[in-house]
Amino acid sequence: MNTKTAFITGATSGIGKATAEIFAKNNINLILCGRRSERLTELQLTLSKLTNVTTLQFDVSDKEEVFKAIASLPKEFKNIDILINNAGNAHGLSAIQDGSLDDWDAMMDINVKGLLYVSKAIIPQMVEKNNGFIVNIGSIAGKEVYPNGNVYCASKHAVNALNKAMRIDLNKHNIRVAAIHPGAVETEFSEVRFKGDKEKAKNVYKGFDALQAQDIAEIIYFVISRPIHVNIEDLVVYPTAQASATILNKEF
Ligand code: NDP
Ligand code: 8X3
Repeated sequence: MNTKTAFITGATSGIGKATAEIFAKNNINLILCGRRSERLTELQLTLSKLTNVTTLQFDVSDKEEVFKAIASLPKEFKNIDILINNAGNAHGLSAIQDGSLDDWDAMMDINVKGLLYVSKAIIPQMVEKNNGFIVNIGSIAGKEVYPNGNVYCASKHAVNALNKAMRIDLNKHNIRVAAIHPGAVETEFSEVRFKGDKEKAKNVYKGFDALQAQDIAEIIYFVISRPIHVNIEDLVVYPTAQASATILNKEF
C-alpha cells in the first residue's frame, strides 16, 4: 500500500531523478518537479508503472510560480510527507573579481531562495499535521570554500545554515530535517557549471571513480526510511578518491 508522498525538486536529472526512481521502487507516491517538461512527462510515464506520480513544471527561483504550482496539486497529492530540496546548480567557476553577476544571481536565486520558497510553501502543512521529513541537498561546497567556488560555496553554506535552522525551528513540530552533502557526483552538474561545454564537464570526472547519482539516491532513501525516532542530521559523502573539496586522487 502506498503510504507516503514525496515532493522532489530537480527531478529531471541527476540526483533528483535517481531519487525519484528509488522512491518509486519503494512505493512512495511522487510529485516530480523541474523546468524541463518533456523530461517530467517521460519520467512520469516510466515511474507510474510503479507508483502514483504527478508532475509540476516550475522554476524554483520564481516565487509566484512556486506557490501557484504547489497550490495546484490534485487533492490526492496535497498531503506531502517528504520534501527533497534538491534543485540547484553551480553557474561558472571563476575568481571573485571575474565572476558574472548573472551567474551569481542564478546561484543565490535558485540554490538559496528557491529552496526557501519551496520550503515555505510546504512546511505549514507539515507543522499542521505535526509530521514531516525535509532532506536538503547541500554540498561539500557548503562545508569548505575552494578556489573560484566563491558564490556557489556561499550558496551551499547558506543551505547548510538553513538546514540547521529548519531543524531547530521545526523540532517542536516533530519534523525531521537532514542534509546530504555530496562531493563529486557525475551528473549534468558540470555541464551546467561550464555552460554546456561537454568536454570540459567530462574532464571533471576523468581519472577517478566519481559518485553516481544513484549512490546519493540510495543514501537519501536510507535516511528517510529510518524508524520514526531516528534522524540522521548531516552526511558528507565522497567518492573514495576524494579527501576534501580540493584533494582528489586522480590517475592520468
Ligand atoms: P543536475 O544538473 O543533473 O540536476 C539539477 C536539477 O536541478 C535538474 O533536475 C534541474 O531541472 C533542477 N534545477 C536547476 N535549476 C532549477 C530551477 N531554477 N528551477 C527548478 N529546477 C531547477 O545536477 P545534480 O543532480 O548533480 O544536482 C542536484 C543537487 O545536488 C544540486 O543542488 C547540486 O548543487 C547538488 N550537488 C551536486 C554535486 C555534484 O557533484 N553533481 C555535488 C554536491 C551537491 P531543470 O533544468 O529541468 O529545471
Ligand atoms: C558540487 C561539488 O566540489 O563541485 O557541489 O562544489 S563541487
